Amino acid sequence: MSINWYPGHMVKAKKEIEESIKLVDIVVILLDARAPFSCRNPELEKIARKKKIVFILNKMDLASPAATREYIRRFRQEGKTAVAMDSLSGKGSREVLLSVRDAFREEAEALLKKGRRKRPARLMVVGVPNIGKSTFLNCLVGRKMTRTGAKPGVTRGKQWVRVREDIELMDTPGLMWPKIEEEEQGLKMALLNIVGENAYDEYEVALYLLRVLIRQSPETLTEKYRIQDIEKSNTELLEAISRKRGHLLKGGELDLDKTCKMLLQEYRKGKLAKISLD
Ligand SMILES: Nc1nc2c(ncn2[C@@H]2O[C@H](COP(=O)(O)OP(=O)(O)OP(=O)(O)O)[C@@H](O)[C@H]2O)c(=O)[nH]1
Ligand SMILES: [Mg+2]
Repeated sequence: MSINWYPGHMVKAKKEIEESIKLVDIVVILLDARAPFSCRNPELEKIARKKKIVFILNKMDLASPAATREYIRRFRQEGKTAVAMDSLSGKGSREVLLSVRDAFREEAEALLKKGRRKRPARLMVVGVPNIGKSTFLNCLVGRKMTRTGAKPGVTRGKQWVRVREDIELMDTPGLMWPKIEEEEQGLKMALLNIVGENAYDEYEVALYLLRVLIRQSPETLTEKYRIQDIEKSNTELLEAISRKRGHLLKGGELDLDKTCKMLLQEYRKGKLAKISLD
């Protein structure tokens, strides 16, 4: 599947991020806990290489806990700081704050040595569309300060906010462009609702999800969708689910579009099993 995804505003976003990064001590890169490696962008990490980077595996509530632990281990093996977080409930926020303080410690000590006054750590949050940047900021700040939305690309504008005595953050959109290099990564980005819905074909993404379910959670197919025979092909499975759900068009034909939409929605909302993709 070819994903048609590099809108002009992403080029502008990259320039903006380059400018903003100069102003901060720490770059907090939000990734989706279900596919953190596919969300990573080497270009962004290069731009941020002179700063401390803290990776957040957000939406951990939707991810497989075992996979999240394994991903965190892999980041740490690389010598990176990575913390899992659920920005809706705030789970993980304590560890995030500790990691931020930790990342700033050296710099803070260097400032003191130079006889300069202590100042808050300055940080900026960056992430691909719809990854939860606004929700994460609201969660850290402890009140609502930016618009959040279920569609990619909601936030515009820029401001600084004091999070705690010792942390200040920039509320730029910090919109990172996903760097999609291979087909499966594109399918993951589409399934995670990171690329806008005009950029992909829901049918292909739903078939991909079915492949993942067969491999990782066949019981979702047998129990939730009541499919007896999962030895079928993906397209037959899709039709079987459609029939079970009674998704019919006026003439009695199967409404596969509706079934695809339902499958994607249910995965995104965490109504299927907690399934990670990387
Ligand atoms: N389950 C779950 N949902 C989350 C979490 N964080 C954010 N969301 C949801 O993800 C969707 C996108 O969140 P936003 O905070 O608007 O994401 P954003 O990165 O600011 O999006 P843009 O500004 O549009 O790029 C919303 O429906 C949030 O409720 C999380 O940790 N867990
Ligand atoms: Mg936002």
